[in-house]
Amino acid sequence: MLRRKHSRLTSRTVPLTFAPSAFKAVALAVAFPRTIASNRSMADSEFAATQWWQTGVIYQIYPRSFQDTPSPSGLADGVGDLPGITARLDYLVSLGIDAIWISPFYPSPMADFGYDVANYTGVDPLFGTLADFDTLLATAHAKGLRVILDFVPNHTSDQHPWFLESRSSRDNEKRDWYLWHDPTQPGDDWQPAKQRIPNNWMSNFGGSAWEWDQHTEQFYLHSFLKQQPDLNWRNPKVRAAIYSAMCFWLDRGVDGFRMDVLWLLVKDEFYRNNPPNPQDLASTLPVFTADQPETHVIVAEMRTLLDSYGDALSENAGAPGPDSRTRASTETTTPNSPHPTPGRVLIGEIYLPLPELVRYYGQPAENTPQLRGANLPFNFHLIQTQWQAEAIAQIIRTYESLLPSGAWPNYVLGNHDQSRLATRVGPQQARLAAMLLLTLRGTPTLYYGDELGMQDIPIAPNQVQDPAEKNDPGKGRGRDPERSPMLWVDAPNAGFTTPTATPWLPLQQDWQTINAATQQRNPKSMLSLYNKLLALRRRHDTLHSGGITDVVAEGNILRYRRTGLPDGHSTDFQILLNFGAETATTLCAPGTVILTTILDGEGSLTGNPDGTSSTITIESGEGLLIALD
Ligand code: TEU
Repeated sequence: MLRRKHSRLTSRTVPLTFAPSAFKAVALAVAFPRTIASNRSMADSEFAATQWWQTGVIYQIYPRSFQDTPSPSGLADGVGDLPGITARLDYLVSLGIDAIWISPFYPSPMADFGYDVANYTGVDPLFGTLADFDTLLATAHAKGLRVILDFVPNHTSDQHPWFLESRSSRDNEKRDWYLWHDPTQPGDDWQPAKQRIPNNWMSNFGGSAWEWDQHTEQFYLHSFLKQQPDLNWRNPKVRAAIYSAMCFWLDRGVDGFRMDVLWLLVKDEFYRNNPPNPQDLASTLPVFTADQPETHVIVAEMRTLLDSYGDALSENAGAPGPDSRTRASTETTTPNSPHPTPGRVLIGEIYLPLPELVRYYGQPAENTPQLRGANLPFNFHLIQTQWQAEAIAQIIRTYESLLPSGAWPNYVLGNHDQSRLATRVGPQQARLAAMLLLTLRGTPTLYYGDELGMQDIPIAPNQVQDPAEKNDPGKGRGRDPERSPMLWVDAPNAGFTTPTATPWLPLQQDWQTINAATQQRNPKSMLSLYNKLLALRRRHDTLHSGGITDVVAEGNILRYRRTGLPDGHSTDFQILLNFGAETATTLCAPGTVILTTILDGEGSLTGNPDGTSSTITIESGEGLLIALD
């Protein structure tokens, strides 16, 4: 990269887009939200990053698609399983992540591929056994990896014994565990009862959220599939039963939970109609079905429960603990006393605008600065915003300014419900995206396969698996494209399953080159880039725990600084990301390029020998990580 080195060392010329004076003026004029002002680097030193879920990186595994192993009878079924995950832990260790979050593997009829749970305290035979899970957990912990479970508290399967009981009769003891409602009063036309749905609430998978139960002549609510009836979270027995199931796993030593649809748990007690959406009259605004105030009480209860446990890894809690279930007795939701050093994480799946999202961090507990909500309310805004420097700068600044004191940020760029990152932004920008995610302040969550640059796969109508697509075909709701099997090696079925088995979803076609083994041998591959970014993030406390300042978009370039901890021993970093289709120039203070997303040009110097900034060239879609002098 002589060109770059040359331009850095000799250029005193005015850059195309920004003269030095203009740059200063712009930098000063940017109206930083309060907390981004330079007198408070966003390290928030009062609440230093001390927990593994703050300094670490989370990696999501969709178990159906990670690694299939043959059953004891010797046959592979083309669906990934828990022993498969255990077999691939070394890959994850060498990748450099800290924790895995595993999408549901509980017993389930699989109407929504495990998000319809029929037993919260077991393992579906498709994925293995409880013993397989214990082996996975113990092996992960022995390798220093954390294990986070996906928990689905909003709804069960319609085959869960609780629902079977609940629907058996109106006076069943568990009737009130779900949301049952009478038909509306008949009108002049005397519509049959089963057509008189209680209100206009919609299922997230299309159609009414109400299903008629002929046997008991009432409707039940389902925010997703009709096979996923919603639990009644106003019922203390429901809460206690769910908390008890959480204890089952916490006692086994899991490091935390990702809570499915946490913002949807509670619905309006008066069942009021949602108002029409002025932007799209065919839909409604979820005013009475989402983000209800009572939800925060429940989140705080969950947090209290998790905080009554210590660090699973350091306590080596691999085996069922002595105090199982006593913490959440079946009749009470009384808070437990916090563990002196709580170590489990509560993550919430929450799709809400930033001001509402940050409220899920909760309020401080009495007489302490500790927030009592979710440790990490997932921040999906980088997925939802335009892929453009200014839009992203604004998200970062707004988010940082809204975070309550003591709240730890986080960012997500992909998951099993969203089109793949490399498909959304393109393969070149996916490299820049990796640098963005892994150099921002806050916990990053990676989606399996994104480290290879995996893309959405085309799904022919006869290959559709996802009920979201089957229910409402042709509207792009299907999530199969982003769930295709992990690509491990250049061999039949890419090592995901045995050569003769049929994977449950087709493989990405270019698996011969996009697989992990091939990329491991290529020092310039996407996987090598992730490896380097993860290693740098781990090595430099500035990157995993430091502050962030000067978040600015200059045309297509997004720039921000990561600032070291107050001890004065850590390096500060400048990050420069070119979102544009053209090569761009900007100014950079003196320092050394320690990583480029195109993986050439490391070691180049920036700035002038006299300590002033000089121009620097950034390729289209390139990101630079610069250690400042
Ligand atoms: O997803 C909840 C959810 O709201 C998403 O389906 C969301 O509507 C969509 O992705 C927005 O782009 C969770 C799980 O992640 C999903 O896989 C389940 O199907 C769903 O809950 C029901 O449990």
